Amino acid sequence: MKTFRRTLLAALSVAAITCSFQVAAQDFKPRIIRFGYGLNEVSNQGRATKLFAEEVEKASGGKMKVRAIGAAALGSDVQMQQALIGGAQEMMVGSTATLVGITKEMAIWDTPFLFNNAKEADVVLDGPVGQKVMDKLQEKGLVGLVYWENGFRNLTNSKRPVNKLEDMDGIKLRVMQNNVFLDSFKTLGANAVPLPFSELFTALETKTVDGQENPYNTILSSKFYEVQKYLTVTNHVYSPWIVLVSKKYWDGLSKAEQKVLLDAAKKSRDFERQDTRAEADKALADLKAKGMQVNELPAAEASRMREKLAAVNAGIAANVGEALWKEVQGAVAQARAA
Ligand code: TK8
Repeated sequence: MKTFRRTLLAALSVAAITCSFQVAAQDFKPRIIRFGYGLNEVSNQGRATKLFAEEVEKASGGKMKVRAIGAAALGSDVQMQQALIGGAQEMMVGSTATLVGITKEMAIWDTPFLFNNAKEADVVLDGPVGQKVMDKLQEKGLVGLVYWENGFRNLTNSKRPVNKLEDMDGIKLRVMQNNVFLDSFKTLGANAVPLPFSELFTALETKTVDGQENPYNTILSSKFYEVQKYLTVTNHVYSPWIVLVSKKYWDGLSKAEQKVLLDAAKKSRDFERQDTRAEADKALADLKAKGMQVNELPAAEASRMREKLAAVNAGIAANVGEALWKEVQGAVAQARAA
């Protein structure tokens, strides 16, 4: 009897080991995930992508490997989105603003002055309405995992300091490939030109455009200070980045593999936001040290800008739908009151 029990126990434990081994082996197939991004390796985007890659590899016992490819070497945001939809590329991170042509609801995040600070952005983007907008991507062949912080955008140009609204007149300004940005800057009097980010440095260098707008971090990591003299602190809109997976690819993953990607994405988000904010805190001083002439828009001019930009709100609401517009306004108000 004793021998029988021992044999049975031994058999059971062998079965248990085999079983758990089989589960693990089935759960994680050897995979190579191409993860594209637009900025260079030594940017906030590059650092967070590296962390994401490490987390995925660790959590899958080395089975899933992320090949991080920066500097738009796989294409601009728009090109990579199409590659994900077609299943030719697995993952990317890029601006939500460049997704508006695919999922119109994404334009809600382009509302000028929507958030007053990063905390409001976190609460709303990570909350139910942020998820709802993200989930809209699925019917278009994309799965959104998390929002990262690109940040509050500021204006640079090579023509003149922008001290008043009229100084924007005729400045040839690169904007993202997005109608809200196009309308916003036309409204402010600039000659707005949509261009992919990957072409921006050269366009500034060759004076194809006079200016652009991006967060301090990007102005620094993309070395725009080499080709832009004037920086005006406008904080005109908060830009999220979004981590995306090809839905074709996602649907072929096991539940365990999907969980590895989602968990790693959340870790990368928390790291990225901290890293970005720490960098942004000292970036302005760095940009001044690099020779940029920085000015704050005087309060009266800032409110004139705000008033002008409010004119684009109705268009955004009509495009994303009044219900979503109200829901987001409500979520912002709640975050603000908390
Ligand atoms: C990088 C872009 C960039 C965005 C832009 O691929 O295009 O100006 O701010 O971060 O997504």
